[in-house]
Amino acid sequence: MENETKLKHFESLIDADSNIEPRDWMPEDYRKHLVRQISQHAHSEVIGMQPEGNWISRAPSLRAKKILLAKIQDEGGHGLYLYSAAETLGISRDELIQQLHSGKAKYSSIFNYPALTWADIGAIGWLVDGAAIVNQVSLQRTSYGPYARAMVRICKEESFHQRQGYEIMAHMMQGTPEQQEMAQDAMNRWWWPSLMMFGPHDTNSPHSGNAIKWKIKRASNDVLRQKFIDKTVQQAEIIGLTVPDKDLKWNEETKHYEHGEINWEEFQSVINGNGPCNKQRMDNHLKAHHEGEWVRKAATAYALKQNQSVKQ
Ligand code: FAQ
Repeated sequence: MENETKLKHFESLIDADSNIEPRDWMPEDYRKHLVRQISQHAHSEVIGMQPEGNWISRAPSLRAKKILLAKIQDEGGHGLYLYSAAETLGISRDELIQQLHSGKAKYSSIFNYPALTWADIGAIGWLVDGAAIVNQVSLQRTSYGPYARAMVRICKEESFHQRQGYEIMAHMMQGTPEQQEMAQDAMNRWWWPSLMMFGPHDTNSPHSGNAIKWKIKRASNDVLRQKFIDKTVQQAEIIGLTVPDKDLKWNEETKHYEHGEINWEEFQSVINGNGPCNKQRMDNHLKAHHEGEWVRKAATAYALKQNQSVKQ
């Protein structure tokens, strides 16, 4: 088919809300857009294991430790589904990791903040996974088939993660004054960075135009952020936590909460490498990557040998 005919076919699939599959022709910009977004999403899942991993050996009970271990393993699994989805677009895992190490590919700003107390584990599950779900539920209907299917499974697991975080916060709010203070302190530190997870306002989001046109994004950054705020403020009230935003107020007409201004300078500084933990997160990833080299070599050699014996 001529390129114009191929493009028309691609657009007709998008218009009909059909998935684009790896076998389908797609414009090069669509492919690149997806590689960027899916790989950044995958890197976020994997780097996101670090703040919580810090608390496995210090969890306050065996039950809490088992739940946290399972949750962190889930995040690693999400990274794997997403790397596989990105690989269907014709890029290798090695190249994707290379882009992370060179700074070409980003990962979510949120994982550059430290987890200082056990309440932070509650705040991460409740707020960070809570924000991630709002975004990912809409991505279940994204136009690229392998990405959409990965999201279905990821959302089921994220919903358990959100609940385990909320349970930690609810328990701490029923505890001693010190525990309540710890929960409020975690809320104060994680609230604004969680709002930043949705990305810049729609008017400052360079990728949104194509993303909406190609149905990669099914809702805009601001629409999803608002959805998260509306449901989370009510959850905070139920357990007695205060949202650290003096401008937060319910608008009876719009039926949404109005919120204060997000600190976009902080957001830019964090995504440009200057957050509290950027260096530590990348150093840890590089160290684990180098230490795991022998495992990758052994696995590749084993797979080659298996292939050869099948051919013989
Ligand atoms: N952090 O034009 P837009 C999780 C960048 S998963 C860093 O609006 P777009 C699970 C953006 O990349 C969390 N960078 O971009 C978990 C672009 O820069 P570039 C990850 C950000 O793509 C929980 C520039 O700003 N989720 O948490 C951020 O249309 C607990 C301009 O922005 C996903 O990745 C940010 N927050 O919209 C794991 C979801 N926001 O690439 C462990 C999929 C924006 O040109 C523990 N991704 N940027 O250099 C998306 O939905 C979109 O990519 C957005 C950004 C909404 C993140």
